[in-house]
Amino acid sequence: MFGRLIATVSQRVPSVLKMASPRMKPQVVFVLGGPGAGKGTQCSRIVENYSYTHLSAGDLLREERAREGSEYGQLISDHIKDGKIVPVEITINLLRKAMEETMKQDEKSFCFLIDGFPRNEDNLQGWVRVMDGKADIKFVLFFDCGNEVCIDRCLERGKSSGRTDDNRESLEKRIQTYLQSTRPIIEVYEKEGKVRTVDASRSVDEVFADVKAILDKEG
Ligand code: UP5
Ligand code: MG
Repeated sequence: MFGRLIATVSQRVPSVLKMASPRMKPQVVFVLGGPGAGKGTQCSRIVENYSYTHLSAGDLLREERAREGSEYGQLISDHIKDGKIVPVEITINLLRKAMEETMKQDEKSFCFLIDGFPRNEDNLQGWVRVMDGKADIKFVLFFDCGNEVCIDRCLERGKSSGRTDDNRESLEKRIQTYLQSTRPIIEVYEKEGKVRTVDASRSVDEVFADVKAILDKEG
């Protein structure tokens, strides 16, 4: 009788534990690389094959720019056209909200690809201020691609994208910002052994084959 009671209780324990378990901490992969390196393209492929939610900081900023009544519309618009990095207070709030909403809708969606962030020291400090301890950075996926290839891809896309920054003048500024501000951030993570580099100058399929190998290994 007593033995049976223990057996019954222990059978129930796992489900009770599961019910009481706290929400999973967000697991984040930062996706970095130059303008046009293929971050968005590869993130879409990852989402088709793995349980990740793709959050592009650039897309979130463009949405905020277009949102009626946004107090930041003009500022975002000017920064994007000039290839400058928007103050982190704006970007981090958009990212945090998007992560919270995703997890509220489905608590199993706690793995995020954060694409195009952090791009500079200000971004990095903002992330630490707001998210430190609240999310784990699994690793940084770095799409390494020569500047000329990046520029050519964006100019080609610019024929139909409607993006205000897919023109030669903006692209030169975007590349400068990338070299001066974003590369040093990648180096910070490199020193921590967190960077997984992929040669992004090849075809979409070849790049994705390497991405897949990384994700299969890292989980
Ligand atoms: N393409 C992709 N992969 C290819 C391949 N392997 N071979 C051939 N062609 C390939 O790809 C770009 C183009 O190349 C597409 O036409 C694609 O088909 C083709 P995409 O996947 O879009 O590349 P991606 O790296 O995502 O390029 P994107 O232009 O989005 O990169 P950026 O980092 O410049 O743009 P983002 O949207 O992230 O940011 C824009 C601006 O927002 C920034 O300059 C900045 O002003 C602002 N911003 C902030 O201020 N803070 C942030 O945190 C984020 C953005
Ligand atoms: Mg992109």
